[in-house]
Amino acid sequence: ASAAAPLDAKLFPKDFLWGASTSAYQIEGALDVDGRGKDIWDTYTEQGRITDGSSAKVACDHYHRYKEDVALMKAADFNAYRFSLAWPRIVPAGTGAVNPKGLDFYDRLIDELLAAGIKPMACLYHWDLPQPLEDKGGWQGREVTGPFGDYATICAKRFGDRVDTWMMLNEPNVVAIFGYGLTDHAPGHNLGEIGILKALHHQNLAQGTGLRAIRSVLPKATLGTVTNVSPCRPESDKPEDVRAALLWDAAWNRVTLDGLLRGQLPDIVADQMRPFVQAGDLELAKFPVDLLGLNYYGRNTMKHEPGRPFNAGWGDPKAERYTGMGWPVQPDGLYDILMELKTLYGNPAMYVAENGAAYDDVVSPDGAVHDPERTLFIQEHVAQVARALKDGVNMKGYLAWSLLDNFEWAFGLSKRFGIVRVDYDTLKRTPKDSYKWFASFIKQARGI
Ligand code: GBH
Repeated sequence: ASAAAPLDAKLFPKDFLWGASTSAYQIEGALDVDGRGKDIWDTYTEQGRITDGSSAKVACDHYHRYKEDVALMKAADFNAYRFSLAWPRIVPAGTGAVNPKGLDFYDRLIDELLAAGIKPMACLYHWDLPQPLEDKGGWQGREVTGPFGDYATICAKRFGDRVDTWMMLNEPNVVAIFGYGLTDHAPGHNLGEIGILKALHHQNLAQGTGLRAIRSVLPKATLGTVTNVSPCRPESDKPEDVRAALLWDAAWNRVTLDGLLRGQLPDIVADQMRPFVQAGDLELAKFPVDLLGLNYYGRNTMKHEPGRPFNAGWGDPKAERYTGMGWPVQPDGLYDILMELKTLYGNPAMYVAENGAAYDDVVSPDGAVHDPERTLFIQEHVAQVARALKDGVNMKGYLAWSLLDNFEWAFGLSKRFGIVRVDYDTLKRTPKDSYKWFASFIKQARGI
């Protein structure tokens, strides 16, 4: 049973950040427009690996409809919005020539957000690695690090007069585990434990490089990164399950956070990592971030499963509810991981950068979308953030995933995470009940 927490808008400071997150590849569409280069998700799609056979070619057509989308955020009184800049739009080959039309699009978007009173929180990399960089080994090698730093500098110089909050990567753990270990995400490799750990380490180096690049352009900016956090617990107290959970905790949470916040390798995987960790790497990975973005979807309940990376399999036989992805609904896991991070890392400033759920929404005859399960999901997680705040966790904001139904990676257009529905035939946006509830809650919390 989960620990329910009260939900009272008065529990939040007036300057708390409220809004939603999106990512470029999932919403923009316009993949062949204005000089954008090819990325690893284009390739993964061409390989026929999207389960519903769809693609992100149009997606929400946000590239052309961003004004309408910003208006939806404004109408809900968001004071923050996290989006990603598309590396292949800005530096189409990953390195070398810059694409002015790519930069222009983000100029328009940022100006629109500022005019609406919404803080733009820019994330540099939400999984859209330029294909030429993957062809050189992608996150398996350290060669990506330099180009990432150059791209960060380009963005800081161009947008730094208007964007004050910069996040480096989205979920390096998910990229490493699903992209290089389990094959479910682009580039779709199965390179085992060492492949996962390499991808984690090289992303740590990119984070350190990008953070320093931006700091040197923007001395006062708020800098951080975004990772997926989850309490990793064993399914039973059998020693092999306990060990699987500890190893998974290292791969999921610790390699990224110990690298960034402490400049350390977790003991349990240090021997596996040492062969590719070079002198100076741990110093480069470490950076005094101003703000840490956390994506939370649920707990990782681990059991021993030989033949899997780190001998770990997922299972959660005890969950009471599941989302439309089949993921367990575990709001109190958010509280638990926030308390864990507070203790382990000295209570850094943190915000929920993503939290939400897919459900099979139905459009009512009157055109409304009643999504009580998604509304409850958001309410329960916001309540756990309030609980953590009360217990001293340094929480700065809560952003829902996602503003719009969008291209859900390998599941294509078949899974809907939006608080706003997108009709993929007409591209019409329809705010769901969850959006309406969230808007009314934000009003109360901000004292509007
Ligand atoms: C995020 O990743 C992404 O940042 C975002 O782009 C994406 O659209 C969104 O979430 C929704 O998926 O099978 O019960 O063990 C989420 C990463 C990894 C979270 C797999 C859930 C499996 C849960 N996800 N994890 S379970």
